[in-house]
Amino acid sequence: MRQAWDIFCTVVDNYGDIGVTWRLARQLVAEHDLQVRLWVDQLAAFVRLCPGADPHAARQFCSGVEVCQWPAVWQPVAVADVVLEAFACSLPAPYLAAMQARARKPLWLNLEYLSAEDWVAGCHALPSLQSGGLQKFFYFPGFTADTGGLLREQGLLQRRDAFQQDAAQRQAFLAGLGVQPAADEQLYSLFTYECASIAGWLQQLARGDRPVLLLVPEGRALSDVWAWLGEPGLAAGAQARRGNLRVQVLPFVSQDDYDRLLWSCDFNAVRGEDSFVRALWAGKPLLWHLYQQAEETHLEKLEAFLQRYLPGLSGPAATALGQFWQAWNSALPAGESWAALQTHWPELRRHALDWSARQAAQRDLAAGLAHFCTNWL
Ligand code: TRH
Repeated sequence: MRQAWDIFCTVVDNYGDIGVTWRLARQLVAEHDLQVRLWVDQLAAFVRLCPGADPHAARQFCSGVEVCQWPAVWQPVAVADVVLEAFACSLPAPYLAAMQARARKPLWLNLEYLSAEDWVAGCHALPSLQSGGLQKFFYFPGFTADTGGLLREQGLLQRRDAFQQDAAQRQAFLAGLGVQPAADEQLYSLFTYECASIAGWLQQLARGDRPVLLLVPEGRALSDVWAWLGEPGLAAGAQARRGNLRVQVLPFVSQDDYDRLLWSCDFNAVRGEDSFVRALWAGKPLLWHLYQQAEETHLEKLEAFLQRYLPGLSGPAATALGQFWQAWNSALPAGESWAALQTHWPELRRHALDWSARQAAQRDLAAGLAHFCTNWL
């Protein structure tokens, strides 16, 4: 009998909650031969990441995962061996009662948000006693060996390398999205939140001395791009040119295609949690726009990550990159630090690739979780 897992996900906003749980669920099935149900309260968000899925099906199998609509009124189901709640979502009360009643108690985990802060290692995998004889473990993704690690599928970096070394594959992929870069154009992608820094950055790109094709997937940053272009409502497929900058709006694609997009670009501006990790694995220079939190705690998370990412860069490159990320995350003008970055591209490219290789030497999140659960059960 395969070990059974129930993963619970509430979509708070955006795509990160479902993005992480869908990726994890797929990997647990594909690489660890587990039987996984993924309970999602908003199938519409899931369907954006997995085009072709049915937004109305109560249950459906996608990539071997049983994707279930988390119903408003819970219907009894057998409790799984492992119950994973993502990002502190509350389990349905009747399901929790069934967990307490189960003769052999399930393993209950809460998957936490990603942070590079030092305290994470001290809290990772700590249990807390719950009512009904249950224990809940707090599982923290992270960047060091004493945390839960990052989501990374087997062979991901090899697939990335094969793709990046095959110009025809890249060209065919981009052509499928309607993207035809000129030979001398740099390719950038922009998937951040709305930000006051965007307009100045676009201005800088338009005035810059190298031609840039900026790909903007449909989403929150688009409103700032529209405002700067003075062309509200540009939809997927539309293009505009200002100076040396060409802008093209892209449709939202599947997670696997989004990886290929990141691999195809020379620079990726990403956000939140999952697109950030994927951009790190892409091994290309990047900008991380963090999910804004009360009392600016996201700025502490940014500093913690910079301390892990900047070592290995020369002083001037590290300063320019750090200042660019800090400016963007504080919604301040970022043009000056962007300009300062321009002389460091070869170094930034090398660093991004090296960093991804070093990070990939650690155990991935799904493997760590599967191991943890098998040991416990
Ligand atoms: O959508 P997000 O802003 O999600 C956020 C963060 O996870 C944040 O930490 C959390 O608190 C908040 O949600 C509730 O950013 P993120 O995490 O990058 O998720 C985006 C997902 O969308 C990711 O799985 C990649 C995917 N994606 C595609 O599949 N296709 C696309 O075309 C694009 C642009 C993204």
